[in-house]
Amino acid sequence: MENVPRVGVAVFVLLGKTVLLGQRRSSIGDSTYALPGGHLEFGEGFEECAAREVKEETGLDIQKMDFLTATNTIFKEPKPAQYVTIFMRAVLDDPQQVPQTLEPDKCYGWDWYAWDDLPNPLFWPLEKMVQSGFNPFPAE
Ligand code: IPR
Ligand code: MG
Repeated sequence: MENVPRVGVAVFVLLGKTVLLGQRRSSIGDSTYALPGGHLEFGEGFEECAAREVKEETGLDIQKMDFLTATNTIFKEPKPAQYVTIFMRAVLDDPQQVPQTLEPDKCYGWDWYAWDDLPNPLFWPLEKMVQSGFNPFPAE
């Protein structure tokens, strides 16, 4: 793969005061807890990519997507990579719907975690956001 910056879309799927996280199975950030999401495909919009990636990885259908922020992350290990990541938030179409591990080669499993009791270790770009005080929930 050519060494160019790539675009990722990550989604805070919110359910009550919880957020959906899965333990990554990847050369980048293996075993760390991360949001669903992935690579923006050619011609795709952010909302479209968010809905597609969440569906592919968890089977969940989402709605009410909002753009939250973007980050520029440079990974040094296992090999140099740069991602501009678009962070979206969304809620479930059906709050009863249960996440499935549809890409078991990429994720050990999905679960809901309270925002004030997040698991460890978080995928480091997410950890950095949390440490900076970022909060994905809409203001009350
Ligand atoms: P895929 O497309 O495999 O879901 O990618 P990802 O979940 O590794 O996300 C890529 C962007 C990250 C590494 C910031
Ligand atoms: Mg992914």
